[in-house]
Amino acid sequence: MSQICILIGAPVDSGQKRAGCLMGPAAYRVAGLAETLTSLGHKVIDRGDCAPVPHPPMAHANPAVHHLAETVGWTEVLAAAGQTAAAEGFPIFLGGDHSLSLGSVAGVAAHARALGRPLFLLWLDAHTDFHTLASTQSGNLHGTPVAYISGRSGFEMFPPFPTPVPGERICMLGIRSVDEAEQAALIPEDVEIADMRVLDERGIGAPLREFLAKVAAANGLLHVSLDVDFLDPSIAPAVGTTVPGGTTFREAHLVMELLHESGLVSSLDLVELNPFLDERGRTARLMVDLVASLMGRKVFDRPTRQF
Ligand code: 4U7
Ligand code: MN
Ligand code: MN
Ligand code: MN
Repeated sequence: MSQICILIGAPVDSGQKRAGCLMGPAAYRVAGLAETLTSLGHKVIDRGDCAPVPHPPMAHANPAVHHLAETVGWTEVLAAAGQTAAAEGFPIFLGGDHSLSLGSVAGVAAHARALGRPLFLLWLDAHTDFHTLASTQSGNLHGTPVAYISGRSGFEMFPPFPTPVPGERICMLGIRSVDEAEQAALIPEDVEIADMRVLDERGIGAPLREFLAKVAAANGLLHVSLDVDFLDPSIAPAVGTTVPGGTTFREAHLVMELLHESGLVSSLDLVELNPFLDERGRTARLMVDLVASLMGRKVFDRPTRQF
């Protein structure tokens, strides 16, 4: 199916401390994201880069928390841009660090609420990003979006999340770094956590297929959030938070191919690319190739195929 892809540049780097993520949107453009989508038969509208709504500085009881006002400002602008884009086509958020998902998912959640359809979330990441502002020890807000999206308290400075996504509508793949406070908070939740051990035992296709069946049965919308550190650092070095033992090139493409075949994905984040850490653009190009698989590129296009 041909889509109207709406590119939303989100050069956010306030959610962590290493400089460079703000070059992400430019790197995706240089790596040919728009041209790749066009070659697959999609229409592309590039909305350019957003800027955060300005706010005076905000303090938090947890002294580790930093760049709070800027992150709130990004959340506001991206939620508005995301809601508008979701009504017009298929939003693709070009990050920027993962704190941008506080806004991108709020925007698509508002759209889902307007449609009266449930929103599901697929989190492709080494980390669970389930901290609240009170529990984060690093103070890096890129480690918090899933907590906000699922309606945990402790985000009073942020706009209220439209319709929180309950744990049973969230699936995480690739997990291999969970802080103690996140672990404790996730135990009572029904989030499907296919961590690397699960993927070693079952392969990546089985848990993903089960989740997609739930989305289809509920006639849900599906937002996919792809953190570069989902991938093994040996194939995707351009990220500040590398964790060894990540997904392989073929596992990542299989995820994208299954997502394409499902026809269920309605919006996408590309996050945590730090082009300053890249090797001759290879991570940016890999991310673009993964988007191509998600949007319909096939290794070999057979008229009918059974697996
Ligand atoms: B990312 C971390 F301590 N949990 O809170 C933290 F391990 O968006 C990492 O997934 C967060 O890259 C990583 O700082 C956030 C850490
Ligand atoms: Mn993340
Ligand atoms: Mn991560
Ligand atoms: Mn990261």
